[in-house]
Formats: sequence, C-alpha cells, structure tokens
Amino acid sequence: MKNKNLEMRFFKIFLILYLALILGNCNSSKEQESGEVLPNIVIIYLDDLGYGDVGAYGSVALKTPNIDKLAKGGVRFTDGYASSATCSPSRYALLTGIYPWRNERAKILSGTAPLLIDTAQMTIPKMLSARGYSTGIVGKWHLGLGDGNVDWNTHVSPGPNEVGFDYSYIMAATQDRVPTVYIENGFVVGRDPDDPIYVNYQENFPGEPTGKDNPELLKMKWHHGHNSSIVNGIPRIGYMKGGEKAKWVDEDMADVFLAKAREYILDHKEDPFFLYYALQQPHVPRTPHERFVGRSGMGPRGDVIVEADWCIGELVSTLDEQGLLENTLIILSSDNGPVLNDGYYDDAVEKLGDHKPWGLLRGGKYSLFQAGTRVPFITYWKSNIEPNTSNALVSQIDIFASIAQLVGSQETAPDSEQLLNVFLGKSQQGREELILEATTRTALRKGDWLMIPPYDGPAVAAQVNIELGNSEEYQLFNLKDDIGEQKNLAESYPDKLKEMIDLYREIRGTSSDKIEQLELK
Ligand code: NG6
Ligand code: CA
Repeated sequence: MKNKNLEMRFFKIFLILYLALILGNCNSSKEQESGEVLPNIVIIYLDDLGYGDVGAYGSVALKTPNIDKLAKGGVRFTDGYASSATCSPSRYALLTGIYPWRNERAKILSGTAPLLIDTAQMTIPKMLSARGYSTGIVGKWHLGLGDGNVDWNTHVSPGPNEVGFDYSYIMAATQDRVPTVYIENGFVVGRDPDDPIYVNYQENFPGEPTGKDNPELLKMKWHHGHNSSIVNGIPRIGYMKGGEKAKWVDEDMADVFLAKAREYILDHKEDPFFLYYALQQPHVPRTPHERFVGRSGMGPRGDVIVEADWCIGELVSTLDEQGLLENTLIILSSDNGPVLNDGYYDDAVEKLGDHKPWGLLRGGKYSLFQAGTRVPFITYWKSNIEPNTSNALVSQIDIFASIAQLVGSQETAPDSEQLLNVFLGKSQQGREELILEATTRTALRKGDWLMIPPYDGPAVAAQVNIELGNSEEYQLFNLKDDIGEQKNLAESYPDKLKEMIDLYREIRGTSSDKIEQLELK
C-alpha cells in the first residue's frame, strides 16, 4: 500500500514536471533565454514626408497630433537619416543594413523591375523570423518583384515573402506606377482570368488611352512624366491593360492599408510580431479620401499628411486597445525628404502658404543637401522609453543591428551599427560618421561636418525645383552652426576638408570598386 502511494506521488510529480516543460516550451518562441518577453516591433514608414512636415519637428500650419504624440512620449531624433534621398535605395538599406550605393541596382525602380534584394540576403524580417517572430508588410514595397519577367496573373515571386515576410499586402512600386493593384502574398487581389493584366514600361497596348493623348479622361493633370496609362482618371508611369476589377481606388488606399495593418495586429497579437507598415503618403498622386479633403488648407499634399497622421493614430489605438503598447517598440520615419511638384498639378506649390516641408534644411527629395535624407525619426515604447529629444547621429540602416541586439540575434549587417541604447533613449552616443546618398551621388557626414564632393549635373532639378547639392567645388558645411548649409567652409578649413575627403575615400574606396565612377575631382 505504502509503495503504491509512493508510486502515485512520483507519478504526480513527474506529470507536473512534464506539463511545466511543455508549457515552458510553448512560451519559448515568445521569450529569450533570459526569460524576457520579446517585444513586438512596428516600423511606420512614410513616403516623402519632410523633416518640417511634422508638428514635433516645427510645423505649425500643418498639424500632425498623432505623430507628435509618439514624438512626445518617445525619443525624437533631430539627426536621424534615411539612407538615400529616394525610395527604393532607402528601403533596401532599411531592410538589409547595407548601404544602397554598394548595390548598383538600388535606384528608383520601375513597376516591372526584378527583386532588388537577393533571396539569400539576410534581412530584418528573416532575422526576426529566426527568433520566432511573425513578420508582415503592409503598404508600399518598391523593391522589385520576380525575375524581371513577371506574369501578373499567376504567383508573383520572388517578392517580400521570399525575403523574410510571412505575410505581405503591398503595392508593387509607387502609387504613380503601374501595376495599380494590391498584391497579397504574391497574388494580385481581385485578379480575373477573363481579364488578364499586362504591364509594359516601354510601349502602350494598342487602343489603350494615355495621359498624353487623352487629357479629356483625366481628373488629375500631369506636369512632367506621368503621362502613360490612365487609371481612376489619374495618368501613371508605365502602361497597363486589363485587370479592371483588381485596380485600386486611390482615395481608398489609406483605409485599405490601415485595415490590413490592423487585421495583421489582431491576427498576431499572441505572437511576437514584426509589422512593417509602409504608408503611401504624401507621395504623388496625392489622393486623400473625401473625409480628409480640405482638412489642411494646403491642398492634397497637406490633406494626405493629415490622413496619414490619422491612420497612425488609429494603428497606435489598435495596439493600445489590445493591450500591446507596453510590449511594442514603434519606429517611425520617412524614406526621403519632401517634394512639392513631383509630376502632377495638385496645388502643392500654390497652396503651401508659410509651411516649410523641409523645415530649416536645404534641398529636398533627390538632394544631397540635408533635406534629402534628414527625416523625422521617432522611437516609441510605452513605459520602456523615457521621453526625450536626441541629437545623436542615427540612420535607418542601424535599425537592423539594433533590433538584432534587442531580440538576442547574432545576425549582423555590413553597414548597420548597433545603437540599441540610443534608440531606447538611454545613450546619446550615436554614429561617428555616415555616408549619405542621393541618386548614386554620395556625401560624408562626420560629427557636425558634412562634405559633399564635386559632382557634375544641374545645381537645381528644374522640374521639381529642388537644389540637388551638385557643385564644381568641394562643399564643406558645419551643420551645428549652419544647419541651412549656406556657408561653404571648404576653403577656410582645408585640414578638415582633407580629413573628410580621406575618410570618405576610405569608406567608399575600400568597400566599392566603383570609386572611379564617383566623379571625384
Ligand atoms: C520619379 C518620378 C516621381 C516619383 C519618383 C519616385 C517622374 C518624372 N518622376 O521618376 O514622380 O515617382 O520617381 O519616388 O516620373 S520615390 O519616392 O518612390 O523614390
Ligand atoms: Ca519616397
């Protein structure tokens, strides 16, 4: 009898230990070895939002209360950079931690460009997947799809799902480029075998109207470029035929992406998840939903920023309602600086008033001057980040290594610096130096100094009316004293200039065999 009792007791203890082991294992995907719960990570990425477009960065006329809330409750970086002054290169660097100038294909991509990221390449979503995360992208992709010969009527691959995202709901390129359809996990949403989709960037399909030849069909006029196929009364870049039911309605795009992003959060609230929410605003064509028309008093460009700000508020509310805010690191930034007229007549210039999308900075999108790449950059993590302003030099390229550190991954990326404590507001010790890029031209930021080597090419991009940073001379600015880059100190500080040129050549020279093409004089 005694023996039986003892046996039972052993059996019970064994059972309890066994259950504890199983339950422990269930949690292991959510926890690191230390037992800490892995936080969710949300990157909110805007398209062409300028340094001065946000209330927290000095905008008065244009109001962005929801972004401001993140800035006030988190770390607001004053010296935060996108890797490039255009979209595809910045997005490439964000996801891979590799400078875009190392990859000669990392330029603004067409809607039929092949996938820019090698499927063997380590990326943020791959790194997080390996740590047990669910990974999703909703919004603008613009990193190419397929192998350059895509059939839009079958599985479009490789794409985001092949470089680390378990879930993707994207637009292929930009809102102004065909194909103007959403793609979910590699399949065009609403595709119809009876109305196949064809896309061509070289020539039109016989009989299809274009912005150039059919102005009577347009509800938005093109200013430069953007005169090929017409979708929803808006002329686009590139030609497209078919897929009538699949074509997006531009005015609904913000709501569609927001709904998908929220759905993703609700579906994955039990996992640790990574959500890359890549909003399309305020890139052209600017098409606010009617709820936002007129809200900014600045025309469509201001209205879509108000719309984007609202979407961000809704997304954060969703996290809050689900009790996830204290376990979610949010990083908000923009892929490049601002532009007013980027190819359509949409009153962006005419209704701007006193608003300065570039703030106190010089240049804008496409520019090597500061407004090209210095962008709003905010980290927010309720109860985990002390509200603060940071002047540390940081780049989106550093998100890779910093997140790796956060989640206990050993992965590294060639150009990504581990600045977790800076992103969490615990240190002001940012990067020492950073190479900035604008359409393959590069410059060096080190400390307070910026050196732009001589480049051929126009000083001003006439159509968009933006100073590009090109000059026959070396340009050297002290950004601490001269944030507007007005005073070229190259001649008065020859030693500093030489130091900057040497370092620039060292970074670019040892890492790129393209140094001769830099037009260095
Ligand atoms: C340019 C387009 C511009 C915009 C940009 C990409 C013309 C004349 N201009 O070529 O409108 O689409 O590409 O912007 O076509 S980005 O933010 O995605 O880099
Ligand atoms: Ca952009």
